[in-house]
Amino acid sequence: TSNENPSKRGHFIVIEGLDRSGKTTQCQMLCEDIGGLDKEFKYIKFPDRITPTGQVINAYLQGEAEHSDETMHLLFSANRWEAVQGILRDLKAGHTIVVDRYAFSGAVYSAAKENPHLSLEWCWNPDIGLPQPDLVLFLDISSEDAAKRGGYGEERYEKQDMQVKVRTLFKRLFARLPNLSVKVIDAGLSMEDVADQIWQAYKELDEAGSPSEELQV
Ligand code: T5A
Ligand code: NA
Repeated sequence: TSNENPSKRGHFIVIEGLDRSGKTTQCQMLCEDIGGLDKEFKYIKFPDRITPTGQVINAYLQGEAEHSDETMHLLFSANRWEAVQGILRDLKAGHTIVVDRYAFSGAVYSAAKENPHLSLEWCWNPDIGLPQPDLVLFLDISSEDAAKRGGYGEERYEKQDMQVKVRTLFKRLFARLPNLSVKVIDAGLSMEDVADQIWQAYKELDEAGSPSEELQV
């Protein structure tokens, strides 16, 4: 399908949240709805487990390889930096990008570890300069409710005490980023009710429009 106004860049939307908060489910529902409006969209997910850095990350998350916390942190960040040119090109071409986790997960999951080097500040630093999203949808759910959902507990960070720390750190990080547009979504509801909240936020963004100039970094 062709874009009505090719000079207008696409929206850059990030969906964040705890493990099992429903991010991938909601990214897919949002993409379907955007496609239903005959608009071009792209779905991307971090970590991108396909690239060389992503393969190391995947092995680590699955418990098949060990690396230092600092090494892993910088690999997660590199995994985003290697996608930047593609993101900017697609936005410029008018495609809306829906991102499943981004730098916010990057900072908080590392900072939640019991490692004195990994302050929230230190963890945020390598991601400074990445394209800034127009909208961050934070899928908020208690770690107890998230734990009740399918598949929980299979990967490295899927433990309740870690998830409690991650949730607190997400809120602390967002409070430190006043220029960022963050919408908190109640992710404990049914899939359809969560999708409705997200669609409302999307429509508000689409009506307001994303700036046509370069993204803030
Ligand atoms: N990480 C990530 C870092 O440490 N640093 C980084 O820089 C980045 C980017 C893997 C891990 O990596 C860490 C964070 C993670 O611990 P991932 O690949 O995104 O990150 O993790 P996944 O395992 O793919 O995804 P999640 O576990 O986070 O799940 P989602 O995407 O939040 O949830 P989803 O949609 O897959 O749904 C989970 C289950 O719940 C059901 C679904 O059907 C599914 O069974 N569900 C619902 N059930 C009831 N009501 C609803 N509203 C529901 N929505 C979904
Ligand atoms: Na997911």
